[in-house]
Order: sequence, then C-alpha cells, then structure tokens
Amino acid sequence: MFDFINFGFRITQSRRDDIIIAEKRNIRPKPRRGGIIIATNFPKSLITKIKIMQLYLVTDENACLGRDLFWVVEEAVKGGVTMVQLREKSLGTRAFIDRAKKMKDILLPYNVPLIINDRVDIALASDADGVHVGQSDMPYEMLKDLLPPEKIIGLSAETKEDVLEAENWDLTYLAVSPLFSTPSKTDTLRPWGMDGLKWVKANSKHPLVVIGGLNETNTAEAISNGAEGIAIISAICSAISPFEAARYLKFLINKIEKI
Ligand code: TZP
Ligand code: MG
Repeated sequence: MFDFINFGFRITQSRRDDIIIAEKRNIRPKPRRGGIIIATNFPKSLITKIKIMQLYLVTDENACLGRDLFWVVEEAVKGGVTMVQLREKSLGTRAFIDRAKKMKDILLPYNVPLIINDRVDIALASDADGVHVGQSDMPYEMLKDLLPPEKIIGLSAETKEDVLEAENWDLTYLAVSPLFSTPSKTDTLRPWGMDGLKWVKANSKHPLVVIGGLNETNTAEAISNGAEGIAIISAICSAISPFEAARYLKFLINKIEKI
C-alpha cells in the first residue's frame, strides 16, 4: 500500500486500479483543465519522474524529411516534448559522442533529459541522463553497475516473459514495444495492442511508456489504458511542423490528467 496526498485528500492506495478505491471513498477531485483524472499507483516522489516521460521523442534522422535533426528536436521540445532519446544505428562511436554532446547542450536550457539508445559508453562519455536498452543489449545488472545511481534506465519489453523478468529490476520505465506495428522499426515481435498494454499495466510495477505507431489518433487511449508516456518517432519527426505536432500530442496527454 502507498500513501500519498492529492487535492488535500489522503488517499490510501493499493498497488493498482485505485480509481476504483477513490470512487469507493467518494473522492471526486475536479480535473483542472477539464480532463479525466486517473489515479496512478505510484508514490508522490515518482510523480515528477513520471512527468518527464509523458511525451518522449525518439530520434531518427531519416524520418526528419531532410531537415536538420537538431532543429527538429528543438522545435519538438518547444512544443512540449519532455524527454529525448538519441537513437543512432549507424554512427561511429566518435560521431555518436559528438552528436550526444551537442544534443545535450541543446536540451539543457529546456531542462529536458537526454537518453542514449543502446550505448552505455556513449551515455557516460556525453554525461547523458540515462540509457534505453532492448532485450539484446547490455543486461540490466551490468548497466546498474556501470551507471551512477541517479541515471535513467529504460528497458523495452516485447513479451510477457520480459515484463515479468523486469519485476526484479529497478527501472525508471518499461517500454511496451511495439504497441502497434510501425514502418519505423520492422524487426519487432508481435505488437502488444491495447489489450496487451492493459495486461502489462496489471502485471508490472514500473511506469510504462508505449512505443510503435503512436500518433494523435491513439495517444489518449494509450494513456487511458495505463501508459505514463508515449514515445514517438514519425508522428513528430516527420510532421510538417514538429512544434505543432508535439504541442497537440501534449494537449491530448494533458487532457487525461493523472494524479
Ligand atoms: N521501438 C519499437 S517501435 C519503434 C522503436 C524504436 C519505432 C517507433 O516509431 P514510430 O514512427 O513512432 O512508430
Ligand atoms: Mg537496442
């Protein structure tokens, strides 16, 4: 059981589905911006951490329609992106470090964390805020030993077994991957779909990020079904205006306000 205070009420909260508990106790706080309120199962100290993963931009230069990657990222950040993952599949180590450092310099004034995909060495060399790894990347135990304790660790879960194994670990977030099939990444296992997301929500202690095929048509449903954040490549990087795309997605997320 967690205890935390919201809207002046002390809500004693079971591990999950406390919206039911809130209703039983007749606690009906008003949404501040007319959205739906969903109570999360996380202690207050985690809420700030969770906010940083709400709108998570994953980079792919090829998706940027020939525009400068740093420009696309900065526009998206101005629009409301809360965290950025630098994902480079073909850059050499030195070029990757240079790009990570430059990205960090761009993100710093906005207070937006930089996550490095796959490469803990690049994350350390560039003093990034964390790493995101998949099932075939460096194992969690090694990452935990190599990274300072305050760094973010995100892990992709592609199967139910991955989700259950991750219960042993102290992750910052678990990525439900892919939520839907997507041309941006084709070497994936079967998409989870919304029912899969619900299953992960019911079986994982971690904050959840969904990735794969997220856009303005399915963001609200993903958040309503338990995702703390949505991770996106094409719906932002390939948008005519990455700023407007991010702004609208953020608006959709904020409408479903979590406490
Ligand atoms: N991991 C799982 S799906 C995916 C990654 C990196 C690609 C997501 O791209 P898009 O364009 O947002 O579907
Ligand atoms: Mg990987």
